[in-house]
Amino acid sequence: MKIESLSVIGLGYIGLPTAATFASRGLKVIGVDVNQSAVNTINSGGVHIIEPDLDIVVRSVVQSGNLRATTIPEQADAFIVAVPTPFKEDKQPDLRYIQAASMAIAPVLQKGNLVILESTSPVGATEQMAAWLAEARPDLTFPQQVGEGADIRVAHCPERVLPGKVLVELVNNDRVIGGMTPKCSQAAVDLYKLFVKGECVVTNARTAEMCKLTENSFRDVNIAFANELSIICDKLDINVWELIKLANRHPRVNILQPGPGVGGHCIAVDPWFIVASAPDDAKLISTAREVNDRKPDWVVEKVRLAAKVHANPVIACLGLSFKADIDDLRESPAMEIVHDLLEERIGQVLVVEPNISRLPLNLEGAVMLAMDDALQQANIVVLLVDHSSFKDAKLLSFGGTVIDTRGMWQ
Ligand code: SAJ
Repeated sequence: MKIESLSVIGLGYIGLPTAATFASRGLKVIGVDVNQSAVNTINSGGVHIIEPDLDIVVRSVVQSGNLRATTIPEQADAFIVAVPTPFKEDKQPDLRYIQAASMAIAPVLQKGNLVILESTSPVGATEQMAAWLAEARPDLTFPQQVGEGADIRVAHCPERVLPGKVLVELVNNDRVIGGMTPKCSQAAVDLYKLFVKGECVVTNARTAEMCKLTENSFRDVNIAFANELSIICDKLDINVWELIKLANRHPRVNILQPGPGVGGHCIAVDPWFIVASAPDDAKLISTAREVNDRKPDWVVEKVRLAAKVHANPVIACLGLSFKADIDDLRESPAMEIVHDLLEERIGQVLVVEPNISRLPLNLEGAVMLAMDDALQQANIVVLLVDHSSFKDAKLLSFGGTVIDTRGMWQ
């Protein structure tokens, strides 16, 4: 069936760029989000998230009439669900947003529709989504009931784009497409081929789910290795960044970079979905998560030791976002470190973060300053994020202690 209209459920960091890119290829796209203010912003041609060039694409597709946002789902030929999949307190996956999205689209589903789950999900989530849809629409048939003859096609197609490069990677990356049946996969391939220049590689839904989790866990385990090395090297008085550069000259060694911890809504979350599915077997994956989660405490301890030699410690923390040159603070280790420094009252805390205009509520005890002012007042500088604008910091005239968690000034 030819797809002429598409509905994207969830207009966040993935849903909005995806909706806008499809709309830019001529598809009629209806974006759905529970956040009325995000819907209003998009309908006025604006964006509520920061991502290079997204504002330009959204403005143009809203003006052309190809993208429209609403809070209530409408009929369409295909649906893409791109809602958050966080974990609960006990690190078990929380599928409530997928469930809510399923309930929201179920009433408008029609025979012949394709439903794609894009949210990063634990293994089995696509089948669960199909079960929720089937429960809500007993008048339609689904692949888990009748296979290829089903009224509704269902597939998982995880996004794998890098924040900061979303629009480029959406188009150029290969996509893994896991349908609940081969025809479901083919329908999803036909849709993504509207803009994907990379290869669309077909598998089943469970393998596609596990593939996405595997990619992010691979990175997490590798960063944990670098973080563990940095702690060992600190004890042995070895410069870990020099060490990694040297080791990486080996043709089969490629160690990632240590930092203050691992942040973001993906790598710090997704490995737990594997652990939740196989808690007794996922030993390396869960240990890596713990190593990375403990790194902020190690940084706070370094600052505590450095503060001991100052009568009135003034600590300048450089960067709050979860990685360089973005404004996204979700799961950011830098946020955790600044929060803990404030909580433990180690000294006065200054924050330099060029990508946001005011401090988040839980960091109100800190003072936000420009780089030069912070360097003038501080006796300890902690580099937490390697924003490009920090590269040329005037550290030569700074006489205090420097804790460089990213190796930017090595
Ligand atoms: N980090 C390090 N050392 C490194 C690399 C990263 O400490 O050598 C830290 C970063 O500072 C950050 C965290 O890891 O705090 C995650 O950053 P990232 O750039 O590795 O990844 P994300 O979260 O921005 O995007 C990842 C990507 N996954 C992989 O590279 C395997 C992206 O392709 C996924 O689409 C995205 O997760 C997602 O949405 O799942």
